[in-house]
Amino acid sequence: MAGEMLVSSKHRRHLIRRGAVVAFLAISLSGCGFATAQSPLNPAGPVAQIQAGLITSSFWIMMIVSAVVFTALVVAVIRFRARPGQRGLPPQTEGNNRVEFLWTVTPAIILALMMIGTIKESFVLGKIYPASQALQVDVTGHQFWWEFQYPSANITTANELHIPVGEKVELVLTSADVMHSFWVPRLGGKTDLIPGRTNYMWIEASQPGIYHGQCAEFCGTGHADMRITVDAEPPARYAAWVQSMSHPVSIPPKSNTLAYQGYLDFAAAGCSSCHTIAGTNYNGAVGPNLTDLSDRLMIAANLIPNTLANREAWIHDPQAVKPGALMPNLHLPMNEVRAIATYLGTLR
Ligand SMILES: [Cu+2]
Repeated sequence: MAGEMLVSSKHRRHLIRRGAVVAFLAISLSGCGFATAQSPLNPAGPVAQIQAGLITSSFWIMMIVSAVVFTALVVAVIRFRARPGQRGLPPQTEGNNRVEFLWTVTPAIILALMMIGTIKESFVLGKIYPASQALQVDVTGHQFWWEFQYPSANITTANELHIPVGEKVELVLTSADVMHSFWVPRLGGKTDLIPGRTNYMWIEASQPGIYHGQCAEFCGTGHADMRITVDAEPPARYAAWVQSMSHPVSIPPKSNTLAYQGYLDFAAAGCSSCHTIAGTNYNGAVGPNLTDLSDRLMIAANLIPNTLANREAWIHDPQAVKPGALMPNLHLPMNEVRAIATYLGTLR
């Protein structure tokens, strides 16, 4: 009986030890994904490149310092360990000018080098470009979506930021309600959006592609679902997008019965008191601007793909799709939901 208990407690200790090793490896290795879609260590433009350079150079300096310090520690522990038969304290050393000079000056030089590099790059990163030198986009954070305005083209859109590849884009950031933070890691570090204040950051994408980001400042229940998509396009495709946004097709022909019904229902149900659709007289300013909606990849701040079924689910019960969403559930009958979702699919 006692033997059995001994075996089982030994077995349990063995399991706990093995579990601890697995947990340690899982936690430490989970930071090792490099080429992920939202990794600052996988930069896709000059801003992120500079920041990744600062991160990696500081990392390697710290690694070298750690290697020197830990080697010295291990050598000291082994060489000066207590020997059998040794009595009393070993010889004591106090005040060694050469050593003290070395361990004061060396860290000072290392820190100065890191400081010079960081300050130099801070000026590059912190530069605010005037509209003549960069495409200006005014970004407004809302609970829980993003508004993007292009003053030079008189365009407003939401959640999907279109930018031309290889061009500097100056983001002018503010918030309509609480604090948010704009973060698309592959294009640059985060910058806060603060109500009543204007912050600036510039980004540039070196390659065409879709870059993902998130709100990075807790802003309420829907914070985790406040996502950003940046669509970096070759200049010609970007120009085509601007053209399409500037000349939206927003009223379906009467022959398209269901979509036209949706166009009417959009006002009757009250959607137009919150949403703007350029090219119609719908000009609500509470929720996202829906102009050219069929061009967007996702809906609900990049939460679900922009399909008819998903638009229906969203209009039918926004909170079921995105907890904390501020769009009200209007309890519309299913035929109205379908008509509006169909209408929104025709906006281009
Ligand atoms: Cu947030």
